[in-house]
Amino acid sequence: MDTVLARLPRDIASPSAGFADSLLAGLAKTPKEIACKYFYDDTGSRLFDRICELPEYYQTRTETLLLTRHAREIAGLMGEEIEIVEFGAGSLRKVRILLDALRCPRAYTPLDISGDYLAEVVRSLAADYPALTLRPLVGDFSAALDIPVLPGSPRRAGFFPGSTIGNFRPDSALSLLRRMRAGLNGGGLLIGVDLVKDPARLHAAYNDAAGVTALFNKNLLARANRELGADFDLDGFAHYAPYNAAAQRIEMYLVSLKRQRVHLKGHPLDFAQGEPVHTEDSHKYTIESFREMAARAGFNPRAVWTDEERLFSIHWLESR
Ligand code: AVJ
Repeated sequence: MDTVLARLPRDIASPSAGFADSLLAGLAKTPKEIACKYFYDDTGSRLFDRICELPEYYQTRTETLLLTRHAREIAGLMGEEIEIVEFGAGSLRKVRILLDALRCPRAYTPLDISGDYLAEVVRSLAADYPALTLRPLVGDFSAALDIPVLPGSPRRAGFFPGSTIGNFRPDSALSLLRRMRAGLNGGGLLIGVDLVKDPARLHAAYNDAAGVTALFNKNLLARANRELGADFDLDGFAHYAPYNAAAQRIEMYLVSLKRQRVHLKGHPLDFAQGEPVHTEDSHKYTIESFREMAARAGFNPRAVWTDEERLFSIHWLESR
């Protein structure tokens, strides 16, 4: 497999330039913010893989169990000779369950923002599925979804696991679903959605005892130091991730522990003691509230699977 990956057509800017501009713009706002897509450089993608193995992080385990349990039924709904398009593909572990169940997938198109990481995991997937046509694309799936059509224009099936949809505010989630529907050219979407539940359980999943989520959160600052030569003091910020029950979302922040000045590309950035930087939202849905949103996005919610404890859900949405 070639390690030079194609980029999404409308995402040709260098990722570091995007990071610097976005960081400066976000930290000039009140309240300060950093866009959560910047978590996923090579280090961040690896830290996220460690989160997925944490005892408190039930999401990955539960979704994997559901995929395994219902793989045949899902494969039947997706049909044969399809192109799987995965949004924010990450480690490419979950898609293997689908690939093993699908009789004859035409191609697999993983999209991810972390080019180095994608190149590496695609190499190992290619070794295990030598007959499969692989078309990795580097880029921000939330910005550009004009994915070039393959020869023979195979029917597409979207794959969007991990409840990544939860990182978007409900209005943006709705428009993202609409754009995905358009990008799938009439194909369906298999999407994982984390469910509302006991706040203590949600809180624990984002405040793990081993502190991996805190490292993941602080990687935004570490990345700015590595890539942009910034001088963030990682011990000068605290990981803070409360559950906002009224908004049904985890909110993640880096809170400045002191009054401090940081330098980024020649710009001084001032933080007051206790000042928060918002880094992520992770919205939770009920099965019904998610199906309603999918319907508003032009999908027909055809099937849903959940576990005994109703921790997580997987939905098969058909294009209407
Ligand atoms: C990327 C949506 C799967 O919101 O649960 C995990 C990211 N952030 N722990 C989530 C995340 C902190 C995650 N997803």
